[in-house]
Amino acid sequence: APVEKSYIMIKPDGVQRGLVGEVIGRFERKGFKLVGLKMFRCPRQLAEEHYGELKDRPFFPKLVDYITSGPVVCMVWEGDGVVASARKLIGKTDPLEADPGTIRGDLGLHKGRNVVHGSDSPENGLRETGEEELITEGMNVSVTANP
Ligand code: DAT
Ligand code: MG
Repeated sequence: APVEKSYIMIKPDGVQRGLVGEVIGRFERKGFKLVGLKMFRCPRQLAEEHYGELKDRPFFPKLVDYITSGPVVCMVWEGDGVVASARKLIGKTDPLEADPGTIRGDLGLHKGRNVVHGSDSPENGLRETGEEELITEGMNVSVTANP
């Protein structure tokens, strides 16, 4: 089986509030492996595909407006169990219900501005990481700190 991957996206509120380093740092400190990273403005069609499972929910139009409203930082993190572990690090959907110590619990207030996305299953991890060209060649090279 391919190595498990999670698609982690820092949403426009997280980027605007200057939380990119904070979020990336939490995944780095946990120890998962970063294998792709990109900053971009999500096109509307991609946002609608990404959240396709929610298209009949009343908040869907607002969700797509928000996700496309400014730049996002998307990443692919890799490792056994990364999908479930990332969901724990991120916390519950509603930041008011998310536990302290989680990204949403520590850094958010509103369900509609919850800082970060994380894949909800290994299958969706592979689907979502495939939506954008995030993984390029040469990610498995180790570099020593001191030349
Ligand atoms: P999660 O991001 O925790 O996987 P989800 O997949 O159910 O949550 O929903 C995707 C995003 O949609 C979520 O991060 C924020 C938004 N959302 C979900 N439920 C909402 C609601 N009841 N009102 C407003 N926005 C909501
Ligand atoms: Mg979800």
